[in-house]
Amino acid sequence: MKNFTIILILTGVSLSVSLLATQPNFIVIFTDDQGYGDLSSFGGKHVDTPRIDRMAAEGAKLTSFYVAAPVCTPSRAALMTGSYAQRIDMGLGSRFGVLLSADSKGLNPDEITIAEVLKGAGYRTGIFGKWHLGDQPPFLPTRQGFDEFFGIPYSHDIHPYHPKQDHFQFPALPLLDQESVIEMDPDADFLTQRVTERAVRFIEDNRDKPFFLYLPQPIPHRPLHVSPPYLQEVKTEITDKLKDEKESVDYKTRDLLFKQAITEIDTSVGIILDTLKTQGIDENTFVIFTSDNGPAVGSAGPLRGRKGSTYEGGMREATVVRWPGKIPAGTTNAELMTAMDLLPTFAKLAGAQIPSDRVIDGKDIWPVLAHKQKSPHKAFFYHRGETLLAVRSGNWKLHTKDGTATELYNLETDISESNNVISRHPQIAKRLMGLMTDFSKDISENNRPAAFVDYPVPLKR
Ligand SMILES: [Ca+2]
Repeated sequence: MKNFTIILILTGVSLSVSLLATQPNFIVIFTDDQGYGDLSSFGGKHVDTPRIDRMAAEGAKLTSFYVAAPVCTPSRAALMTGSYAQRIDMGLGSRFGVLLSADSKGLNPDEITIAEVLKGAGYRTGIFGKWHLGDQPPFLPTRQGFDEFFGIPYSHDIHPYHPKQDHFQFPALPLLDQESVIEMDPDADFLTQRVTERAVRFIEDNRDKPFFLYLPQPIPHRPLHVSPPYLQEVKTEITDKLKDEKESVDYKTRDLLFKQAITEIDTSVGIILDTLKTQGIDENTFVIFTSDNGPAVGSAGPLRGRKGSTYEGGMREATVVRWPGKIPAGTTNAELMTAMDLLPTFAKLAGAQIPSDRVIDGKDIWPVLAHKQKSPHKAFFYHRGETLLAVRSGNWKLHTKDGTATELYNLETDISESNNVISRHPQIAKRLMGLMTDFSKDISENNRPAAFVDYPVPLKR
């Protein structure tokens, strides 16, 4: 009996060791306001992205990958929770379409984020960049499963130089390390570089354990900024003008830095991928590159609509995934996938528990990424704020206005949503309208509240 017990214990130990040895690392690089056309490998002629393009050549381009909202806060809420923002009361900020400084509202601490799911399976978790799910202490990423946080609590334009400062009166932008404000009004020229440096250190520190690295780059959200080396190719008259004005109040001059801003992000991606190689964990790390919503400055490529829109350009993102030996190299995958799918997919690959006490809208897309199955999504829903405006099912997409079906497109033949065929296909429009009705009912019956604090105050040093 004693021997039997020992064998059982030894078997248990070897099982858990082998499980740990196969737990992959996950890296999510999530840029801000980068469009579907803002990568060379997605047809962008106005940008130069050799490292991300090489990542695509070594992995896969996802051409129908969606974020769940066309603006920052709801898109990030959905990414973190695997749930539509409207299911978790995060479709809008309390005073604006996104959360602002000293906002009483935040992602509910009761929500279970990707970081919490993976932490429960033994992962180290880090976020370096922009959070935007609440700036008050109970809402910070360190309270939502992240072991490490370095970055800004919301967009870097929520600062005293905002063009509509008379209206908003934003306080100085805080830069946080964990929950401490370490600088006020940090020089935004160095944001991309600084969050990249911290991400590299995090990878090096955790090379021997499974980790989840979330790198929400604050750029290319306006106002655009790059570090000094990237200014070299910019015309002298522009750099001179930038020197005169701290933020170029109307942002238009800074918009001229777009190509350079994308180049610096591309370099950052290269640094991350090189670090995985030098640390010997390249083969065991799943990396995804995408953005939180469509372009404000850049290009949506062939897609109609931009940031804020429920046309494809607002929510379909140029996305690249790489996992050597696991994701077939040099492939293009056009199956419908979403940012909400990352939570259940990572949980499955990590052997972690997916929350079972609540509705999670995301699906495990690993079989889709491995080219073994079609999209698990019967439909994908497009919202602006709290309002459901469109649905995609298969290649058909229906738009509504004031609850009435108005436009129908076949995305396979009309990716630009330019040829409205609603009058020719009333039955398809009716079926898609039914999906929207069912989904609205589901959301109204299965939703969870955001959280609020009573006396929000601006973060200070
Ligand atoms: Ca954004």
